[in-house]
Amino acid sequence: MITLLDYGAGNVRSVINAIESLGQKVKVVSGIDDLLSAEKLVFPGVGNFGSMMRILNEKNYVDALKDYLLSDRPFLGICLGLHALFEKSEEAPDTKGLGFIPGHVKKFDINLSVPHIGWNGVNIKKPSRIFNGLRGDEKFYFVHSFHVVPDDDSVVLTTTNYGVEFASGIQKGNITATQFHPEKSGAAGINLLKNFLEPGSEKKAITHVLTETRLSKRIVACLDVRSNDRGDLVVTKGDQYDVRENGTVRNLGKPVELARTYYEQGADEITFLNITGFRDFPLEDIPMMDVLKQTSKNVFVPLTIGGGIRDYTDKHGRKYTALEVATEYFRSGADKISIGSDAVLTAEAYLRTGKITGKSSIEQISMVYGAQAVVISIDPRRVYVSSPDDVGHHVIETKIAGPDGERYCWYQCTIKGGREGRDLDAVTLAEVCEKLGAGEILLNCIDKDGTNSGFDIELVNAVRSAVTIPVIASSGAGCAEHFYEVFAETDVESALAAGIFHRKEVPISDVKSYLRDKVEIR
Ligand code: 1PR
Repeated sequence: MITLLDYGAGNVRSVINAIESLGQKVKVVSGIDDLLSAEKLVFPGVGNFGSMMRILNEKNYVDALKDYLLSDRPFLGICLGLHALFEKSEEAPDTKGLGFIPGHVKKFDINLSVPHIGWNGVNIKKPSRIFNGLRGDEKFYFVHSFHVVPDDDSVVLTTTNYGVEFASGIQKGNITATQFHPEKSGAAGINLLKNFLEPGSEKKAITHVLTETRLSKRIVACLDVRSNDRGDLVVTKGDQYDVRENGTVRNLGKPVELARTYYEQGADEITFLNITGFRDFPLEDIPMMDVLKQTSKNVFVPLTIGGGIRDYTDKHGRKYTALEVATEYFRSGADKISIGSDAVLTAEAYLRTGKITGKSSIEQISMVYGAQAVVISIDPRRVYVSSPDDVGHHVIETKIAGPDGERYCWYQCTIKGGREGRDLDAVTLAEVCEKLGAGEILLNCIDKDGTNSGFDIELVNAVRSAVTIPVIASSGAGCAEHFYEVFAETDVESALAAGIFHRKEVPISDVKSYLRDKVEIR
């Protein structure tokens, strides 16, 4: 029996699913007694150091946890579960950690996108049975803005490079903790979890030693999901956002099965977009929650879900906050949520009033679940102008002239799946959302969607250079070369495609093979 400490933030379902996939039973801590009697404790954490410690204190778990650690019973901390072991964190300077490991937690101070999101390697510093069966050059999934700095290097199990070399794993006796998420790290992560869960195997030195680890570019598979006219939930795909063909919603497959296929083919991340979420309230859309629950049972890479995340009043007058909607998505297995229409309306309000209210969906959700859990999905459309002075928007000079030979354009934000254009440009939207606490941008392009003609490099560069958070380029991929093009010509961290994967024109494994010697990939 594995005991799991859930203090209520983020996606513990995926940790439970990963452990259960290894045939083990999980008991979730519901009181101090569970901690005192635990034989093997897993402590996953996402979110904020301050709120984690506050909840642990409120529940009176702190002393029991310290006793557990001092007794040297097997412990696996994940992400914030690693940070908790330290004395303090820059994330909440007035809050004390468990202090089991002397040292502190520090914010990345580097010239790279923060959060550090994605697949990176580990340099193994000492033998540990946790790495049995692994080669040592595998990549694991990271998502964090802070990293630990132990006073004593002898506890460092692994280091990882991202602007700096930081401790990405620690081990002291039977206490192990990783900055990366084994439960989201595909087969390598599951192997590592298995090593923790199964007793007996001896420590084994790793033969493969890296000198500097590198963050991979991520390949994301996107599934646009909606009910078709018969009421079945299907993966569909638009041409410039029009998902109907001869009047009927295109049906390209079943969401759970396709997600599993893409995982097996090597997708680094899966995104579900509930594309009618703007009109159908997600909490009444049980099948969509079910899709997430089913998928997270056997897909061990990060799952993002978008569609309908906003404040909402149902037909009985019951009010729901965007945070409640997001919470339900997280509970169903999502690691990140993506906000489309509501982000545009929030940015417009901010630009109108200049006020940061703390009440927007972006702010509420990033406050509780962390910036890394909040993705902004932008649905822009190109608008040509004769001169940069024609509009008060972020205008770019384009190599693709407009219908009347125009050499300038801006990218107009839309809401409701492209149905309504707004007086706001994509660059400004990205900047405002970063300021409000978003952790990543999913940059679609209506003109390119479904065209197989390649990503809109000009749009991607314009947005990428305006923000410091990671950007996912989306829309237009037609072949493996297009992925190389977007990685070579822009600084985006990931590229997303839908149509070519659904139509089986180019499997994800082929994209990866093509990229293998050209860019860093998993
Ligand atoms: O506005 O918060 O409710 O979120 C709705 C979400 O649904 C938004 O993220 C929006 O992008 C998405 N959405 C709404 N309508 C559509 C549609 O297609 N009619 N899909 C839609 C957007 C675009 C991409 C697509 C890429 C790659 N899909 O995600 O997967 O363009 O396609 P390709 O590789 O085939 O070119 P809210």
